[in-house]
Amino acid sequence: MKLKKHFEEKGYAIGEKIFSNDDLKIFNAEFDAILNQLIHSGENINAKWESSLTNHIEPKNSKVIHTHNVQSYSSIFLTMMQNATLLDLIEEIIGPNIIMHHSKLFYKPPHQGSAFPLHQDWSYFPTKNNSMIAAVIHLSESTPETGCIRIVPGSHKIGKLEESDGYTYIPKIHDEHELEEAEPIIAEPGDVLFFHCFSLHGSMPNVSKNPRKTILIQLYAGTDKVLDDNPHSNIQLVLRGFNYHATRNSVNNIKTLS
Ligand SMILES: O=C(O)CCC(=O)C(=O)O
Repeated sequence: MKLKKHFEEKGYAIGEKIFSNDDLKIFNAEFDAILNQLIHSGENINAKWESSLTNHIEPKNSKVIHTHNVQSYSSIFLTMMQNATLLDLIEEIIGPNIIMHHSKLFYKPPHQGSAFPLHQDWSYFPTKNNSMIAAVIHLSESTPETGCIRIVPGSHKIGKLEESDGYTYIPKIHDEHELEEAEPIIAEPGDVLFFHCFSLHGSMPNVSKNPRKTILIQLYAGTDKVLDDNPHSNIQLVLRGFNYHATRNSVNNIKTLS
């Protein structure tokens, strides 16, 4: 099935081997350098969600090491985001004007990697036309054992569910879908997973001896607009085309997360 058709029907799609083994060697070295810098920063770098929806399935000492905005650490990742093949696939899904809202690094350590409860992303950064998608660049193998992302296929068609942030028990999500039963997205290094901001997704703990390494970029159409007063940082990095809702104020007030 073509990428766009699959995305429209299932709420997600996979681009296989977008990045070569040579690219991955460079990305992994850079990822490890960021990880090392984070570890030595003295900041709290464990972004475990601590949700009551998943506390019972993850070890008490579980971790997910995380930072926003990898392009603020290394030009290698800025170049990665500008990869033409990657942008062509994003363009198929959201059109020719591609704005990066933010990026995230996730490191789920061996045996200890945390779970993510089923949730919808729109509740964190809603836009007027709901064009927001995630692109997850896999730097390591992602399997059920390493705690790969899981998606409920077709769940984007449910639309916006209030309080779908992964902290609140919502019958329409949690009575009807189990994280354990959601489709595991098995991916090889270099594969990119795209999913819609309404798609129910989460992930199980990493119970394997290997780390799970991903970089997620959150993207929306340049014809769309993040709702006013949304507190999440939005760096509005134009990866292709034009940002039609940029204003003097909005680009001058690019916030970092507190
Ligand atoms: O990386 C994962 O396992 C899940 C991340 C996620 O759900 C998110 O950032 O919204």
